[in-house]
Amino acid sequence: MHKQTLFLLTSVLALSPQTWAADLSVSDAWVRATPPGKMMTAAYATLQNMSNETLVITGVTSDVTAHTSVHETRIERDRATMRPVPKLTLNAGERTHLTPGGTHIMLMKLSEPLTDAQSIDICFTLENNAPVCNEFSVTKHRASMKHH
Ligand SMILES: [Cu+2]
Repeated sequence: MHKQTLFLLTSVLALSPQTWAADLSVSDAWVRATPPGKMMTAAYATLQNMSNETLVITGVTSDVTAHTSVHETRIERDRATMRPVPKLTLNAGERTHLTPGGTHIMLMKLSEPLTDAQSIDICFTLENNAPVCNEFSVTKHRASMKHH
């Protein structure tokens, strides 16, 4: 094979979107419908690092508000408090759950309430990687959470 052709092929393979898009898998993505009178809510998902390298999430963005961030819930003096998480690190193959009462995506200062059956896009900003975006469906109660 011609040297130049081989070089081009290698470049195309290295840049193929597959190698980027598969790095972070986002599943079970949902947002709680905004309670009446409130212009903030939280989003939840299962995240898995599908790559062989550590992935670092440095932020989140959404198409409904500029005020989107990762929060963690901590119990301090018997009270649940939330604080922003500047970085979320996922080791190779690691899976983490963003759940009510745990680490979650906070959506604040919404311009419009989010209602049932709607869906929004949320993107994860990654260190040294292209952002990964996923659709989150808005629900009042999550169906699978009824099974206790
Ligand atoms: Cu929060």
